[in-house]
Amino acid sequence: MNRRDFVKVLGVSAMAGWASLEARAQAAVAPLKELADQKRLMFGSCLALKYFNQSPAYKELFLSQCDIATPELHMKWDSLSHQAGEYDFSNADQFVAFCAANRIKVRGHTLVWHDSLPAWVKQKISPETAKTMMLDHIHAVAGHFAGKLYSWDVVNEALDPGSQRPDGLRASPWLQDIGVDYIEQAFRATAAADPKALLVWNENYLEVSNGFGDAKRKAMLSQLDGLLARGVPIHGIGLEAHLRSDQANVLGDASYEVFLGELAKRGMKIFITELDIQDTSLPVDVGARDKAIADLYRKFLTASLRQPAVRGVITWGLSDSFTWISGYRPRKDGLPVRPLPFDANCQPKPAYYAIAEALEAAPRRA
Ligand code: 9MR
Repeated sequence: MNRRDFVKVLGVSAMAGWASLEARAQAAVAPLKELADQKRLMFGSCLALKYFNQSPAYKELFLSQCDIATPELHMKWDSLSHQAGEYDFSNADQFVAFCAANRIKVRGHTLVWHDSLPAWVKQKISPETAKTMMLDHIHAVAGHFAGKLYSWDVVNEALDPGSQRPDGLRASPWLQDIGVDYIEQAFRATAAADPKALLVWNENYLEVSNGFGDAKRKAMLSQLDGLLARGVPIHGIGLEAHLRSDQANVLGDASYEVFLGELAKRGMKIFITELDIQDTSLPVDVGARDKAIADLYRKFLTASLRQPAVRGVITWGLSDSFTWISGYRPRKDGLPVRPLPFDANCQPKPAYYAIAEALEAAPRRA
């Protein structure tokens, strides 16, 4: 029904009602990047280019919502190199060109990680080779994109209390074959290869206020103090925020905000880098599920955005049709998962409105 028909049916007094409906319709499509921009924040998502081929609507949604993007796959070592000494940058270059053409900032992801290594790296890595391999990789990849990226996730998921080390570092091949200073070397090498990029340590589970999360926070701050004391160029911390609805009581609480304050005190810019919320343990009923997910988005983001050092929110996908969770953390009942702000038809869900509200409530950055 258009505006004239609406007025004809309900009379002139319906005009006011129509106006509020219109306002709501407009609110429904308010791009998250614009709400973020009003607070000098960024909003974006990860992306794999193949999603655009599968869904033109997804491309439109992406362009309307995002002003920052992370390649979900294209810049990982196993996507870039299938043989020693050889790189194929074609997909990553296409990603960067698409973002540049649409004024979307790119978060380079990721240079030094224990995961997504090509088979040849796993075969060749040893105490004799590891340092050269890591530095050559940084030189080749960060050098290739120099000047074109907003930031680099230089090290990814380097902490793991499960490794049972007093320093909290993950017993990754890089740590075991190079030693604890691989992190410092990685940051210094990236700064040399791409002096313009903001250099970030991207980490998981720092946002969870339980024993595991507390151990990670302690290790993070202590690593950061060491790096900063040695003059290592590190500018930001990425909090992945792959959240779980059954942990709602230990997310976005006061101790989390204290931790964000500690990062801010150390001069760090903070980014929420891979936000999504697993609905694996929630009831079948879609309305109840969507509400619980939305409530947690609101709670977590409201707490996060109160801290002015938080500069951007990046979700790990936009619509429920393209999410790692359907493969890695499926529901036991086999129902499609609903972890993201838009549904499989790219329509806004309660989670979208919760994110919008949190952005609207956020203080404007200086
Ligand atoms: O979503 C990504 C999935 O498609 C890949 O198979 C996987 C391995 O490369 O990585 C996923 O993204 C991860 C991100 O790069 C780092 N933090 C955890 C993310 C979810 O596993």
